[in-house]
Amino acid sequence: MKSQSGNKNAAQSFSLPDADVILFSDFFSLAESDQLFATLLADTQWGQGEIKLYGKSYPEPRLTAWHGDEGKQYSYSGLTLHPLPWTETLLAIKARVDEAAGVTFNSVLLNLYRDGRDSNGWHQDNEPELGRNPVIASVSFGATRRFQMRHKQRADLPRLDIDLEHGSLLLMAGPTQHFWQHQIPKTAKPVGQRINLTFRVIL
Ligand SMILES: O=C(O)CCC(=O)C(=O)O
Ligand SMILES: [Mn+2]
Repeated sequence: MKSQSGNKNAAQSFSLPDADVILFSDFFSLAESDQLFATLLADTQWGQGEIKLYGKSYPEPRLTAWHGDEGKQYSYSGLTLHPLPWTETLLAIKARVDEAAGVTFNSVLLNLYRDGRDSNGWHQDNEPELGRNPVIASVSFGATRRFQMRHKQRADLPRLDIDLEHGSLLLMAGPTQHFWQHQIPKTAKPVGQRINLTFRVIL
């Protein structure tokens, strides 16, 4: 059961080589998280992008939206996204996340996983416009989904599985994006909708 108050101080760091990963599982209170989930679900212009893999186009296995400062554009998997403007809700979330991360983020990618068939395959957030050691702040609302991390070179290291709960904040910093990949696998378990926001700095 989640606390009603939220507890920003309950941080959990993972001792992983070549990575800097911190989880605040109760970053937003339950009441805030319920309200933010409902608002984001209803008010976001959700779209389904196409990704290119080995020259073929596929619909992304989830819905997305991208918001940020004017003039920042972002390319990944053959897609170039032009940001929608910040909304009041996104700016309120960003203010809290900026403070916790000590970073002024200038864009956010929103993902909507409609059910267990929606997913996000193994990747790292290492696009050139993110710079050398990007800080990625990942906020989750709605159904809990499993977030997995694997080291790209060291087969001796076990995969890390983290359940990202309603109202949690996960920070990835330092060399994490160079050495580790992450994914949200599909699941056959019945799961509800989940919204994830990854705040980024586009240089
Ligand atoms: O949904 C998540 O927790 C991860 C999202 C992600 O990795 C991304 O958007 O790059
Ligand atoms: Mn990612």
